[in-house]
Amino acid sequence: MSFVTTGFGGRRRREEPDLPPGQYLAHDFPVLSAGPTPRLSTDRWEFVITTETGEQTKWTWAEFTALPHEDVTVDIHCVTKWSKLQTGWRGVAIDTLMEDVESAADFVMAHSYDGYTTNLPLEDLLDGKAWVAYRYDDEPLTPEHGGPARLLVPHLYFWKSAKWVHGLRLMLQDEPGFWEAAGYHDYGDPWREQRYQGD
Ligand SMILES: Nc1nc2c(c(=O)[nH]1)N[C@H]1C(S)=C(S)[C@@H](COP(=O)(O)O)O[C@H]1N2
Ligand SMILES: [Mo]
Repeated sequence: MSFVTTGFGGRRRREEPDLPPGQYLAHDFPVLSAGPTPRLSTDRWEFVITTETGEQTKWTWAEFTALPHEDVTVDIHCVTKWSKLQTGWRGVAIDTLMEDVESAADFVMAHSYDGYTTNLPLEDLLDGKAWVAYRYDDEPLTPEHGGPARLLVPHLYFWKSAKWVHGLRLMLQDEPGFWEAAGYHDYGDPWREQRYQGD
């Protein structure tokens, strides 16, 4: 079942009942990057978790791709209002990456190879809710979409899913990332339409 609403500029948009408020269905896969696409070689790629005490756990590409992975089908929601349903990914659950990491932190800053950052509560990355994804639609993740690997946190707006992710820094106190410091919401729940600070 679907109903029709009048969107921006009087354009008629079909709003699906399983879309968060204000979102429309995209059939393509838009690319949204704040800067140029970095070209990263998996030879020198690494993923690093840094705790609040400065201890680091690192994986090379070979080590990372040898970890147990999960294939997931999830809906994604961009704050620019497109959503894409039933996208298929392969990734390593953050639970798996955090298994041997000792930390008392409640917050995480994701850091990317292009300098992008985004903050999240640690609990939003655990219990099967988030992955470092390296395949999309049965293919290696393309550079435009964050390859070799990106964060995938589908229950929050897609800006939280850092492309070209390099690592996670565990923090005792929350700090804003790139878009959050520019006025976007700290948490970014699409179902509560948390687009901007104060929403
Ligand atoms: N490193 C990095 N990650 C990023 C971004 C970025 O500019 N740099 N853009 C974010 C935004 S705003 C969105 S909507 C999604 C877009 O992912 P896509 O280009 O694969 O659709 O990536 C997010 N992750
Ligand atoms: Mo976005």
